[in-house]
Amino acid sequence: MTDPTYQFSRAITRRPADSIVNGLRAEDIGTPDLSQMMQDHAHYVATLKETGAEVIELPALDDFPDAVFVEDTALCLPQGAVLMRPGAPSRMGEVAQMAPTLRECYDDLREIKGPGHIEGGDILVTAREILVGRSDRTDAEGVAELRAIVSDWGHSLREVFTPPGVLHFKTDCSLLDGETILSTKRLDASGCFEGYRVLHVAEGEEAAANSIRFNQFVFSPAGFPRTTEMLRRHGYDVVEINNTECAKLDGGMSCLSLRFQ
Ligand code: CIR
Repeated sequence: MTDPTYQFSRAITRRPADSIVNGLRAEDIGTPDLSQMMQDHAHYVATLKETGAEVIELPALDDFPDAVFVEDTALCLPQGAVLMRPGAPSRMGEVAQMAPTLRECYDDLREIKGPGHIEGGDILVTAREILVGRSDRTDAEGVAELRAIVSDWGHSLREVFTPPGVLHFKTDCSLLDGETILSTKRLDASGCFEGYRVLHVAEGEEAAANSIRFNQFVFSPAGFPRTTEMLRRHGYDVVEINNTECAKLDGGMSCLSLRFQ
């Protein structure tokens, strides 16, 4: 039986644009190097494909510097997809750019109409529920509108909170399988994962929490050896992908794709 929370036959990615140097960031830690980012992106896409999945590779969008982070534009579920309404004004237009591709992939495509906001990076889908972290990008109205849509499809949604100063809920956690979560200690301390099996990233390696399970692999940012070793010890097949350039824009493994059946 396939587990729709981590077994996928398709993914959508978008090539980084030259304008990526103008992408949003909480703190300026240097200008992303486009050629390094292209190389890392190619490695990421090749690894998705290595699992046997089909990857829909969309062209770069120069008008939207953050458009490579496709995850924030939609939520993909087995029953249908939902177009998000980003809380970052410069990212709003990315949704209309994603809509035609999702319309081709799904019979049931809904949208968050507003006035609230919600971004895909704040949503973690587990085997039993959909967790949505309120953040600077995702507000109570956005969560409520998503709840109404997904409850139509039989999903229960639980509102949780992204830690202050953290961009997205999934900046600090990822799903390793239907019941196992990789989390920072600070997020787990909030109690939001009670009842799940939780593995903590190593102290000082918080950025490793933004990983993804995609079929047989766990995609992890390179440079966090203690967390990688811990995951391998637990039996996960980890592929390390350089993330230095996306990290300058607060991006990680999850934001670079939309994943679905
Ligand atoms: C932003 O601030 O919106 C982008 N620079 C990074 C988005 C990362 N997305 C994600 O974690 N899902």
